[in-house]
Amino acid sequence: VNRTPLIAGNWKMNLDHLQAVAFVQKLHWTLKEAKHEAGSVEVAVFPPFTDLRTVQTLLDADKIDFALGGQDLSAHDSGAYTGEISGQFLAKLDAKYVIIGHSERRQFHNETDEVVAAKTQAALRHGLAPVICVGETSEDLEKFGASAVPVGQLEVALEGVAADADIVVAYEPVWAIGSGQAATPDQAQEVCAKLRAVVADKLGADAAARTRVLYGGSVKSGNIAGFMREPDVDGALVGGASLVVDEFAAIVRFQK
Ligand code: G2H
Repeated sequence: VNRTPLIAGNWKMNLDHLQAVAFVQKLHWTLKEAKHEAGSVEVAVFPPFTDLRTVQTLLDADKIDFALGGQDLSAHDSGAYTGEISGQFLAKLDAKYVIIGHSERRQFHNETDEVVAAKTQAALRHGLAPVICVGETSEDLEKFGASAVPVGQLEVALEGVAADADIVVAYEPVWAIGSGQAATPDQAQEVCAKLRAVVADKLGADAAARTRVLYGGSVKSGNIAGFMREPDVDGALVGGASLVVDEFAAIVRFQK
């Protein structure tokens, strides 16, 4: 199976809606000037909620083929949940993806595996592809090795997910996030292969062959090629480096 690589820019709480316009335009022109062949790699941006409408309008008006995603969503569809964002709102803004269970949500907003599972269901109900983030902390790594915690997290998230569901899995070792200390390609490959095996076990062989498994954690232009050479790494979830146009463009244009 030929999986189109996905390079996803998680902006986190950066860039307001005006900065977002300038950024997306510059990224588009940078890739165009570099004669980046659209379609060889899928590019997705995950701006803050308040930027989504503006970015959607820009992508549409300028025929820019970046996919759009939310950084989170509510497990509920509507109602008395002050401050929450429904998957249906994201879907109406043409979002294709939504990040779920990012380690920063798990860490600062107490998101448990069960919350992540409920949000995965909410995303799928609204036609959004969940980008399910899993990963071990440095303490987990010491105690259990690299794969036990992310494997367990993914098993819970995929409970009750249909075999034909469109999902993305992101392996983000917490110790590698924003630390400048990325995993090695070997380490990423080992865990990504195990995560693909979880998809096979829960959703079947077809789903495992089709589903993209990303690596995330201090990805930059200088290390992307190593990850992309690995058979079970199908792209990257990029934080810090997704905020610098030339860096992110260089990551999109990785050479195997
Ligand atoms: C992990 C990653 C993007 P960074 O959070 O999700 O961030 O690339 O800054 O390590």
